[in-house]
Amino acid sequence: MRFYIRPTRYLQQTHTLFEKVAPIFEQLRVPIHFYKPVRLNMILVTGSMGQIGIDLVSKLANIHGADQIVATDVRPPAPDQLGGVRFTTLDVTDARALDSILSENDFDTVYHLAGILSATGENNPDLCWKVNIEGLEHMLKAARSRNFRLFWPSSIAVFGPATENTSTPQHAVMDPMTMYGVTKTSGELLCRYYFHKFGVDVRSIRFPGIISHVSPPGGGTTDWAVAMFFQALEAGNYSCFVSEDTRLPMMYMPDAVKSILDLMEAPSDQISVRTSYNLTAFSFSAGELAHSIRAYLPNFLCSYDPDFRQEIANAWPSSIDDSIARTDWNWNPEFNLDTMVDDMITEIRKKPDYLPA
Ligand code: AKB
Repeated sequence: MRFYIRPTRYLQQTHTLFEKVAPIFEQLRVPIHFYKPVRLNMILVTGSMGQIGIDLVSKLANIHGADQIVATDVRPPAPDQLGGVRFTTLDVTDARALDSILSENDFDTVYHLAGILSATGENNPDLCWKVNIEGLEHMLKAARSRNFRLFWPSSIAVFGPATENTSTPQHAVMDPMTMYGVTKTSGELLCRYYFHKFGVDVRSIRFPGIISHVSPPGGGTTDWAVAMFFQALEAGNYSCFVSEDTRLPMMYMPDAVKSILDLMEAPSDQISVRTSYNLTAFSFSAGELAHSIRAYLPNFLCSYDPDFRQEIANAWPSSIDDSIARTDWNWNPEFNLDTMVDDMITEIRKKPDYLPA
C-alpha cells in the first residue's frame, strides 16, 4: 500500500522553483537529490488523448514524474504515446467507473479535460450535453467528497451574437448559440456554485482556439487554424471552412499548457473569478494566417469555402480582454503570431512522417 501526503502550497511553489534552479545546479554538477523537491502529489487527467490532454500530460510528467500521473480517455493511446504515464480507459459519463479510478489513488489534483467540442457538439447535441455536463457534475461531486483541486476548461463559445465582439470583457453578455456553448456556460455556473456552496477549489479558463503541431484538430470551429499549417506544408493548398475575414482569438499550445499550470499554482485567495477566466494570446483572420504562412511557403494557395462552422465563428468574439487573469495570476503569453507560425512550421517539418508538397 502507498501513502501520499497532500502537498502544501509551499511544496507546489517549490516545484516551480525547482524548474527555475535546476539548469543552474546541473551546470554546477550538483547531484540532483540535493535540490530536487520530494514529489508527493498524484494527478488525474481525463480526456488525455485530446488536443490539450496530450501536451498537458507530457508537461506534467516532466515536472512531477510519470509515476505521479494517471491519464484517462475513452480512446486508448498509441503504443509509447504517453511515455511511461499509466493509462486507464474512462468514459466520464460513467460515475461508477470514475469512482473506481478515484478510489485507487489519493489524487491531489484532477485536470478534467474530457469534452465534446463545438462542431461535433452541433452534430450530436445530446452527446455534447451528456459528456460536458454530466461528466463535469460527476467530477465536481467527487471533488467535493474526495477534496481534490479541479481544473476544467471553458471556452470563448460561452459568448454569442449579443456579446461585445472586440476586447470582450470578463463580465460580458453570455448568449451562446451552440450546444457546446450552452454546456460551457452552464458548466461555469456549476463550478462557481460548487466553490461557493461546498468550497470545491475548481478553477477554469475560457480558451480561445488553440494551435498545436502535436495533436490533430478535434471537432472544433477553430480547427482551420491548425489544419492550414499541415495542408500548406504537405499539400501546398488548403480549402478553409471559414471566410478569409473570419477573425478569432487564438493561443499556441505551449502557452495554453502554461496558463493551466500557472492558474493551478496561484494561491487560492488570488483567484477572483470562480466561473472561468477570459484568456487570449493574439487574434488573426484566416486570410492573415494564410499570409503569414506564405512568408515561409510563397506558393501556398488558400481558398475559402465556408460551411456550417461559419455561423458558429460569426457569433464568437474576434478579440478578448484578459486583463483580470493578467492581474490575478500574472498571465502573460510567451508566443505571438510570428513566433507561433515560425515554431509550427519548424516543428511540423521535423516530423518523421512529414512529406513536403
Ligand atoms: C472549438 O472550436 O470548439 C474550440 C473552442 C474555441 O472552444 N477550439
